[in-house]
Amino acid sequence: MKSLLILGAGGFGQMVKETAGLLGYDKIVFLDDAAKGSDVVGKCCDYLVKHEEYQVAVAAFGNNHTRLYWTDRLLAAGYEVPPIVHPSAVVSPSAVLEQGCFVMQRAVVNTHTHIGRAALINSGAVVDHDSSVGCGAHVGLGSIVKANCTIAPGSRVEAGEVIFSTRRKIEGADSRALEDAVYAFGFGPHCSYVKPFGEGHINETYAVYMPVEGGKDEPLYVLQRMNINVFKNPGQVMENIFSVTEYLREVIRSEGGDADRETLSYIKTKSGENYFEDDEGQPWRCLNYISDSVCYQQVERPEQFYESARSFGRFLKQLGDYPAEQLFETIPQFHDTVKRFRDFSLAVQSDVKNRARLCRPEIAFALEREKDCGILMEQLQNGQLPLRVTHNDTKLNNILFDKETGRGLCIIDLDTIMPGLAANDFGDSIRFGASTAEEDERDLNRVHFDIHLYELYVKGYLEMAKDVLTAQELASLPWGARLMTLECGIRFLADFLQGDTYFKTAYPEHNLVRARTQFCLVKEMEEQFDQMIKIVEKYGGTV
Ligand code: GN1
Ligand code: MG
Repeated sequence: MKSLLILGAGGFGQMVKETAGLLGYDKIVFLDDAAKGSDVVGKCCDYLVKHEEYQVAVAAFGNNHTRLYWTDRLLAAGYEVPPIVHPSAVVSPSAVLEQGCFVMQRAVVNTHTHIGRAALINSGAVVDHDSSVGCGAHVGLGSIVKANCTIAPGSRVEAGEVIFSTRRKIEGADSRALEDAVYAFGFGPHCSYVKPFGEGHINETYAVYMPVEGGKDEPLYVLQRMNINVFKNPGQVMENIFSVTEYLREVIRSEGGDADRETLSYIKTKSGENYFEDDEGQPWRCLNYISDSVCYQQVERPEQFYESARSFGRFLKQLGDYPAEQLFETIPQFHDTVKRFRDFSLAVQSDVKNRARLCRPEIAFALEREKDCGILMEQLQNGQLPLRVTHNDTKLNNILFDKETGRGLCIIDLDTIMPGLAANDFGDSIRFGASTAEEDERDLNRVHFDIHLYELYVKGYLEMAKDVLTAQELASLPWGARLMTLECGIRFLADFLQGDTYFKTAYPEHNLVRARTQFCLVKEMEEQFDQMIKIVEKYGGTV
């Protein structure tokens, strides 16, 4: 015999009795302080003594507070207090129903919902997926709780009412825009928290932590707000990125590699867009976080630099057949050294912040090198150098290394993928990685161009890319190193003169400090230029 003790013999109690009958209980009795009847066997306070006779009990009061109160007392007394689900209700197998809750006739409790203790989902109500109904709450007759909603404990949704998705607060999402972005890419309902991430000078980057097995949180995605001062046309940037990464996936797969780790995978918004535009018109994009990888701000071991060279060489090779001219030029004339020089001269002339007086020697250094700025641009215009798919920001810290093997794994920061010169990508790597100090080292005695690192890079790069490059391109590589370093210095100095509007800075003369390190490297490269050429000849097989 299956018996049930019901506390509360009012209207709702009677509904529960009928339901229990359908569920196969054959002895069903009430405790009630006021009601009389043959099936009322005592007052509510008799629940303790009745426990000898009854093992299973529920509290069937319409009042939310009373229902929760008596449910908890029954539990404390050691009763089994099951959820009562009418046979006509539809409950997802993934829904969690806590003790003493009720799901009445034709109610729908959808996928991944949570129904708290003593909650009541009344006849015909719908609780849609990923929603949660708090302890002792009442979802009224025929009401609708839409997906991803949270109904507060003890609260009441009126009969026929519709509850629209209420957003959870996401830890670390300090701005409305960031929170909107988290939701736009569909992480809102489950995301544990977001945290600033990375060291870029241009975009704002966050890691998105999600719950994984074992109750831990792990970063699974990266969210980035793109800087529209720099990237005036985010749609085009994302178009370039999606088409290049999708192309790379295919190449990597055909080479037997792991396409999920060896290139970035970007994720579209829930509405299928390449990026999300927030209320202020700022674009956000999302990509997969590549686990077990590391990123270095500076060469710690020479092999790392060699590995990075192989990665960038491989990148050039893998994209060797990609039609470079189909890419958008998202920052026009990005590495046009002639134009960079012109912009710099204008910044010196206008000197809007009256800062030129603080950097006369640096200005002179740059101005003396006007002729150099034309060297590769001229070869491009003459058709002596071809356009390639270039990355245009080939710093060491734009490569992820495999934590386990130490090999170069994946090239990141694909914003500036554009048609460009191979020499510029090569050169930018040298500028950043063949330096003995960080880009913003104040003590110039520590900043040197390390020709051994240069040689290591040439070796790794040409092992991968030698067959793709033309003889003229090979010969252009050492110039690429000099010119990218000079250009970067000029850009830092111009930004300093213009009041630091482009690069993020941490202190007032930050851009000037950066410019100085670059010029220091340029000078040393000039002194060792013959050797730089010979090294390329050695590994390029041209001697
Ligand atoms: C900028 O954001 P980040 O650090 O990857 C810049 C590069 C510079 C570099 C200097 C779009 O890159 O061109 O070489 O700073 N990117 C852009 O560290 O201007
Ligand atoms: Mg960059």
